[in-house]
Amino acid sequence: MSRRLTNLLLLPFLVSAFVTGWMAFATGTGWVRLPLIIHAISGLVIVVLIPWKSVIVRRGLARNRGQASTSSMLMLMVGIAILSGLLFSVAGIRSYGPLTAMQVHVGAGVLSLPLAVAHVWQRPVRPTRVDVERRNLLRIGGVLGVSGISYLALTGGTRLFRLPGHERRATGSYARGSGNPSAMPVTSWLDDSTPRIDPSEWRLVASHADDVTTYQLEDLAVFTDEVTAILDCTGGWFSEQTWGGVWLNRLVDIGNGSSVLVTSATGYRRRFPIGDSDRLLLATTLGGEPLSPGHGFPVRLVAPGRRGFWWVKWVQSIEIDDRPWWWQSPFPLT
Ligand code: HEM
Ligand SMILES: Nc1nc2c(c(=O)[nH]1)N[C@H]1C(S)=C(S)[C@@H](COP(=O)(O)O)O[C@H]1N2
Ligand SMILES: [Mo]
Repeated sequence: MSRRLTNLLLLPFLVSAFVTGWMAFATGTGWVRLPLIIHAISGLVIVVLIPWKSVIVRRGLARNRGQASTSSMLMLMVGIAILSGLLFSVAGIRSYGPLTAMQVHVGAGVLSLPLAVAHVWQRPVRPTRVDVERRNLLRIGGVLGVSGISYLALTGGTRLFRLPGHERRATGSYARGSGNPSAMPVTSWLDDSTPRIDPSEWRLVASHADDVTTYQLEDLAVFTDEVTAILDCTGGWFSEQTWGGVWLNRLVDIGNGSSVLVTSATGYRRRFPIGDSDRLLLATTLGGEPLSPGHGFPVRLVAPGRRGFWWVKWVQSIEIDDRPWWWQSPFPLT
């Protein structure tokens, strides 16, 4: 590997790890393995390039140009992301003190991207046609091959030696308290906290244009719809539980609306395609008992097949309208 080629390869694979990480977070079922395989291999490419990069780093430090702080921070963040990713996926290390492994991993990954952009800005390497000549393509293929084989060895070894990582779902998450609601974690996306809700004052407003219906908690008690579903939090755990309540499309006429916006008493909200409305449960019970405040009392959304951040807690309104469901931030902002 030439120095030039090493430098040229690092950035795209860092970006690839970043993008595929978020793609995996956006995916609940099915195809989630594909972005995660590309994710792991992208991270491993960076590891495979370490011997060549460390020569470059040593030379750079020797003639220190005063730009070492961005570079050191970048190395630290990428190092933390890769190490915490591997320790989570293989050894089952799920927390560091008060932080979850995923908070550390994604945090380091998110910080590394602007650092990488600043780093490359300070010492640009412009790709040219010579970089894609045959000899270099073979080298790139070699690096990818070694990374792919390392990935197979890691996943195979994890399974073979029954390391903690082999118990995970396709999303990479570990089981927590399935069938046992009291052992299921209470969590939030970023900084939402459990609101104090008086059940006698609480109302659910269901609307479709001028057609507005208001429900009290006892109005919902007559429904006995039920679903057993897996809540798969992007924090690295999942839990399968049985939820009781009412299918969303029984509370509001979906007519020819395009999407349904579900809003929490805290302001947290997600918009869903209208076709989901017969599969979205407004749950009032978990394991046959009323919801606890932390799990969303009095009513929380259950969105089977979608990642945890779609499962809006403390629901206060459902609104059908003509906006496309994707007219929202791909991930909640609070
Ligand atoms: C940009 C720097 C990043 C690097 C270098 C990186 C690298 C890695 C590596 C090497 C693993 C272990 C994979 C394995 O052995 O299977 C991993 C796991 C994981 N990463 Fe990242 N990652 C980065 C950012 C992110 C971000 C931003 C997210 C989410 C938004 C994310 C989500 C995940 C998840 C869910 C896993 C566990 C799933 C699995 O192991 O298949 N990563 N990462
Ligand atoms: N109002 C509100 N609902 C929310 C969240 C939030 O921060 N605010 N977090 C979501 C996330 S990320 C997950 S994983 C689940 C967690 O549900 P639980 O606390 O019942 O386990 O709630 C979802 N619903
Ligand atoms: Mo979550």
